[in-house]
Amino acid sequence: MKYRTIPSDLFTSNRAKLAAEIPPNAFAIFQSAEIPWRSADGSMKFIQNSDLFYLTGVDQEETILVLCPGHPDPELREILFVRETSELITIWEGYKLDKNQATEVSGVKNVQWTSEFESFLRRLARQFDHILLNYNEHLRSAVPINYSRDDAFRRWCQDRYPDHTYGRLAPIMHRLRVEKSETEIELLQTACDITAKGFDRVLKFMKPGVMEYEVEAEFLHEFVRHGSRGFAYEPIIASGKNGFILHYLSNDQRCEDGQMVLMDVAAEYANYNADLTRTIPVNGKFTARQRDVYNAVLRIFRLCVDELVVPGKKMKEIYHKEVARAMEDELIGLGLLDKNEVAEERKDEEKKEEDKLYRKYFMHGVSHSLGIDVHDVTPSDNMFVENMCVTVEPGIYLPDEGFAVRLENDIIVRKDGNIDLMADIPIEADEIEALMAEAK
Ligand SMILES: [Mn+2]
Repeated sequence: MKYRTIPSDLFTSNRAKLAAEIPPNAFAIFQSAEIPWRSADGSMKFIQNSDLFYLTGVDQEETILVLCPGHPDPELREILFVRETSELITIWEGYKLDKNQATEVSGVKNVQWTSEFESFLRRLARQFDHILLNYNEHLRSAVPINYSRDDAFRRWCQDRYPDHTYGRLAPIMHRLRVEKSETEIELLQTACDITAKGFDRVLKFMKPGVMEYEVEAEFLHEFVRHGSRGFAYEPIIASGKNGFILHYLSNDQRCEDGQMVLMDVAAEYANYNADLTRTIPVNGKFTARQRDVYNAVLRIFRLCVDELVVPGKKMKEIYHKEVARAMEDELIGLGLLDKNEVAEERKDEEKKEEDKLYRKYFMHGVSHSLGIDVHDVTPSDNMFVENMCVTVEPGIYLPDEGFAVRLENDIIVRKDGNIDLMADIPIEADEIEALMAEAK
């Protein structure tokens, strides 16, 4: 693997947390992701199922984890199934884990070949009535077009064992994964540090006339040479008006003199993801107006990190509204909203948040959780919790003036003061200008 060895304690302790929630008459089954295939015989990048990775650290296809904490035989309480490797597989695909290596990675002592799984399941199903299966219950997930191994397995299993009862693993996994351990925070920090190297390089590279895709390539160069397997998500390099397209991905325009360029781009590391946004002037110097808008966004950003992101606070119901009120004040200061109209609107308690005046200039959420998924799992009560990793990403979008500003860092939520994992990445307007001037 390109990334450093992760101590198997992380996965052992993650499994212990889950095992404590599995009833004595039940067992749980997790499936790895599938290798996505192209039209012919080429495969696309394999990205492990987040829950399976969280519980085992195994970054390989055709892997299955079974947890049965109520089993009378201690050796059958956790079993990991991995794909049987061979000389032929090694020649064509490279090294796969053998049983001992799978134990070293995951901490699971009982490792079997995946080919043994069905007969093992038959024996387990005779003894236990209740089967817990995994399903993608992420709030933002679309109806799957391509079925995952979890989906295919659920159909097969329910067909094969129709009289067992079934339960959901997703609510438990969402709760467990929200709070990040020290090891996970270190991995997130590495993803952020690698992202920082990309941004440093781009500050030196940016000048009028460069193409957005050249900027993308500069980031990727630093990411890959520092052990990342690539972008945490499809990068957005949006010069000028492209900054208004929230999910702009074409990155095929020229960065022009006088424009701002909004870059939402970050590295993955060991399946953990960073999420960064910076907006910089293409020519290295903010205009007075660009700087005013930039500083307004930066003040909102600081307010969130220093005061508003607090454990126990509801993300949508409280936090996003507090940010919205602060944003209204900034927009009044920038001459974009009328003070009296905003005052009038604030009296109207019935008015929906999405219909408010400020939404014309700031139309998205401020924070989402971050981890093995870029939009990571969120607790069902939608609350900030201690050691959760969240983004803070306010923005102001001005189509009439031809530019947008968004700033985004990744924060660990702590009651005694949040930790900004990107505190070292330049964000002050003066600092950005100085670093860009150095390169000239
Ligand atoms: Mn984000």
